Amino acid sequence: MPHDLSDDLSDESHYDRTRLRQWARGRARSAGMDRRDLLKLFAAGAAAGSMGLAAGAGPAFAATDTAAAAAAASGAPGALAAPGILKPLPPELFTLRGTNAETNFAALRGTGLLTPVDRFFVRNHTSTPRVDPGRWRLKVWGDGLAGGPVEFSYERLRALPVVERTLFLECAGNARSFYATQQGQAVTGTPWTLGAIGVARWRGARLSDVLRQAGVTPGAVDVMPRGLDDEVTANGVNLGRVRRPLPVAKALDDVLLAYEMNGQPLPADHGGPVRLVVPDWVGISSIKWVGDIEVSAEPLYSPWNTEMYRLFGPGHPAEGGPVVTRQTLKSAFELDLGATVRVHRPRVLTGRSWSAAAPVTRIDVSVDGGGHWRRARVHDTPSRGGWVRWSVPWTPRVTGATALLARATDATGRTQPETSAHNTQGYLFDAVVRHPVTVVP
Ligand SMILES: Nc1nc2c(c(=O)[nH]1)N[C@H]1C(S)=C(S)[C@@H](COP(=O)(O)O)O[C@H]1N2
Ligand SMILES: [Mo]
Repeated sequence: MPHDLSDDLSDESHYDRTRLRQWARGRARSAGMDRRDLLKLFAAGAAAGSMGLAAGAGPAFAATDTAAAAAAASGAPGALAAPGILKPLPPELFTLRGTNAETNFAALRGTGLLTPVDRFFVRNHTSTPRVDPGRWRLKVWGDGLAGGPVEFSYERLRALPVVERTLFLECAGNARSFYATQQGQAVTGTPWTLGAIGVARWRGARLSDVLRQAGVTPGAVDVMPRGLDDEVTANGVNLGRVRRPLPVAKALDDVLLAYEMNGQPLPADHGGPVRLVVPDWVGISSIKWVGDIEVSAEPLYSPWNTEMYRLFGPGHPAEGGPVVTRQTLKSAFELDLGATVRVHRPRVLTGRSWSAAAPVTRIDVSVDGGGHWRRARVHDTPSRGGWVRWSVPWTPRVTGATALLARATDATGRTQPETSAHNTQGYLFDAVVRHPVTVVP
């Protein structure tokens, strides 16, 4: 079906600036949420000196983080069971952060290119629902369709042509904590280190096939997938169920409706029986437990692309900068932050690097806080949407504290900077991380 791409809404920042203007003029529908509630949220943010939920959703989400952190610190029974996640979360594999579980990068050492499900990070706004595939239905509806709603059962979805892709899934706020620890800048949200990412082999149907079977028209502009998990409350306002619009151009391009992950039925914590996987875009786009998709002839808005997942703060427009869509580039060592290593003992440092713009082609490593750099050996064929493993031998020669640095460069020539552009919600951290280690006798 021909779609007019002349006004290219698959260019994320253009798309979102356009939508924000439209919303402000009342020309975009804040689907699923009362317009007054949305305005109330904007007002709450503005009163606190920012247009975001910096002071709004911040505390609401942070409160859970704090409670869990306190429980973990106190060693209280149950401290290791993150609320609402079904799979086991042993402390050697995960660091618990409120309703979320961060992958410990050290636990990836020796694993393959794919992140095993038993150590793949979980980011839940509320908790993992149990959805029976036999009773699951995907309802596609809205005024961007030629006819009425169309329902897909699990069998119907599985009968569509199958696609398989190896792709990373990464939270927009991955590495957020380094804004504070490395740049001295305050940010709100889950204080992830580098482990809010995983790479999986996703198998499923094309969203474009589903939309075509549902009768998407050339007049459709946005699609809004919505999860079956509980409604989210922030700052006393019910935001409704997790949902975020995608421009039709992206939805028809490369988005998957995945029902398998690494060769297994999609596990409940990762959105089973069916989730979206939106290549290169921030994790929030990849709606888990998808239950319905609105296809709209008008622009759509949700809190997840208005006051959350936008760039706010000094250096950004007062009404918020572009919505966060495409991910950035990063590198991580497969080693605990603050690890202790023995002097004069030869070892091999390993790690992974990834970029949403292009395959990573080169990684440079420093073991002396950035004084000298060496090129790392890359172990995988760089591929679009994935990551590469790399290594560099190291025999520490002096005792004391030092910092390990890894800097990725992708095929577009983009390289990790020394500092990341600050935004109050701490998204898209891309700077080289200074990984502290102590060399001991
Ligand atoms: N329905 C629903 N979809 C969701 C979320 C959620 O809480 N509910 N979290 C989002 C966010 S913020 C991220 S980073 C990814 C995390 O996917 P994972 O838990 O499988 O790692 O799912 C996204 N999809
Ligand atoms: Mo996320």
